Amino acid sequence: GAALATDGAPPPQYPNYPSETPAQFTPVTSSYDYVERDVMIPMRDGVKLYTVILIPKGVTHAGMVLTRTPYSAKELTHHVMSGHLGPMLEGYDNATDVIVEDHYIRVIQDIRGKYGSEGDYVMNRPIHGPLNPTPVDDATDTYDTIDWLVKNVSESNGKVGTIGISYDGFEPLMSMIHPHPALKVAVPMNPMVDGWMGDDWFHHGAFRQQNMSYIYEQSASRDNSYKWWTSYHDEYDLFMHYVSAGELGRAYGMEQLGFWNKMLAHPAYDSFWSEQAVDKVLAAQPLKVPTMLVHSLWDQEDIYGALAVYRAIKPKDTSGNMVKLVMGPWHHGQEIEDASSLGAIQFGSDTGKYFREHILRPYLAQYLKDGAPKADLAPVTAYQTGTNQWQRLDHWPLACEQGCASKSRPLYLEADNKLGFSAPGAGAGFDEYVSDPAHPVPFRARPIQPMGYDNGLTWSEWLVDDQREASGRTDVVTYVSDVLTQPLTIAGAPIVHLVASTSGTDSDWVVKLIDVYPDQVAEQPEMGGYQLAVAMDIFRGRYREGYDNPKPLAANQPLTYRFDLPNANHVFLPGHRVMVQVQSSWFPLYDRNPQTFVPNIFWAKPADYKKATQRIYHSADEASYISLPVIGD
Ligand code: PG9
Repeated sequence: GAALATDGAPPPQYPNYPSETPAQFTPVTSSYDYVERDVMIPMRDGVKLYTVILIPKGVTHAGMVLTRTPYSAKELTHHVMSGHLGPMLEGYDNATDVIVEDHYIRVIQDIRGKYGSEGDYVMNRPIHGPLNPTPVDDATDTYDTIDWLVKNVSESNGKVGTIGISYDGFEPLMSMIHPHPALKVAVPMNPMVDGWMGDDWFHHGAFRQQNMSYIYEQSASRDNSYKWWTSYHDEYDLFMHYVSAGELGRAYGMEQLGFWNKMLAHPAYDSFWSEQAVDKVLAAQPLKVPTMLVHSLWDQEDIYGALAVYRAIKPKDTSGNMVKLVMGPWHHGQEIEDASSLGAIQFGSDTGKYFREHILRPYLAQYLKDGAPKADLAPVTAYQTGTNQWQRLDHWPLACEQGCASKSRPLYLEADNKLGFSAPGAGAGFDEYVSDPAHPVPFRARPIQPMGYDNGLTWSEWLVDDQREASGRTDVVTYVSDVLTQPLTIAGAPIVHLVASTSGTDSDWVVKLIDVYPDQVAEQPEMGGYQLAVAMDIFRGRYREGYDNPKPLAANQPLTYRFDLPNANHVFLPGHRVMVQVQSSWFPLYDRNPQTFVPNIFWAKPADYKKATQRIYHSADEASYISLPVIGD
């Protein structure tokens, strides 16, 4: 091209050709059935939080339904662009039918440090105290938000309810601490409560390494713009390749992430975990807000939290009117979706819709709508699986080892891979298998998908996968009852009492309580012989003597392992059998136990991973059993 004139000659003149984009466009929204206000709400420390307020057009004296989220307020309120509120709010984390049809003002806010909000992000920010020196936490942020809302949203009646699922369900729990007087009701659904004991990060100390993608995307940037990547089709191969979770994190640059470093530094249940466990925090607070805890019986992420909070706060409910519990046959969050089935399991009706119509709708109305009647809800509304029916109950659990109406009964592992209610007779007895970390037991059929909900992923269904593949492996030991002639009803937490030895010095124990369907099921042929887990969990052996106190196991010694399985409300029907499976890995959801005691399994070296011979005892002196919360004889 020609050289530019630099000798003071006037610049060349071009014709004017204005941009077609206006400096400021004003959308025309007059036909919409809602008004949107996007605001930055100031917190007590000056940080402003991005908040989307959707107001049905024409409402006055409407209640406000508030969700606080790390998952983008903008996305959660703009599922699709529409002039109607319903399609806008379809999907996570909105019980759209209830919120829209009952004309609530919908408020969704980015928590501090995420998306449109200012401030610093801390994963499940602990309340102000030893773990959080700042004067702000999710309790104060909710308080300040509610304070602003009741003063600034003139269409409202000044009543606010907090609601949400999972992380967004942790938030309503935080809203109950020093609550704002305008907070009239809280609905924590599938809340993350104790990340170490049984929710997202660990279960009884075994690390849920498939969540590393979540930690990466949530904490690498404010707006989740760094996406997890993989060079493997099968997550089994990915996690085998990097050997330990620590090395995988290092390969992905995760030591730049504050939360990951805290995780690496706190593999055991020390004060970092116990002091932020929300059930323990709430146990120390007065109960001031009517609360409905919503639990999913097959919650593949937070199966621990809701019931832990129920145990913590129910004793404070002296009037009996403050705490409600709902348990449905759902995966994590399925209560706001179609819930006619979960994987292969069919319920015969949409249990999600039932929850929203008959439980959530009247409950929210009672507290948020002026003059609404009291909802006719039992203290506990529980779906019984097996029989597929809703139950109105006065309390939960119905059966336990001590202090319940029904007393749990030991279901013994027996010789010849049998299972029964009579204690084993005299004589030595054990079953043996080799647990090889070079070939860990897959937690579902390979190729194993990543966790997640998009693009047809089936992560949400893994708890109801057919356990048949596992029962056929030589490194899984299986015990089965006779065919039942009577229904066997359980309502509570089965408790594992496993007597086992390992030739190594550390070991994981996975125990599954399974309903084996009849060999053929006429009305649904694919259910013939199906092995449906009704409760299963993992325990990391090093914590046998205390969750804060990891210790090597004495090799080749029968030792007792006692841990709770998740609650079940289930009937094993006549014609079915009860099965228990025991195995020592559950990969790659859980990281492998090297089976050699090392100080921190995140940094186990390749040479630490060793085969071990495992024995499950079932003799009179060393009886292994599951304490089954049985109702009736
Ligand atoms: N289970 C997810 C989560 C909650 C809290 C912390 C980390 C993850 C969730 O679904 O939000």
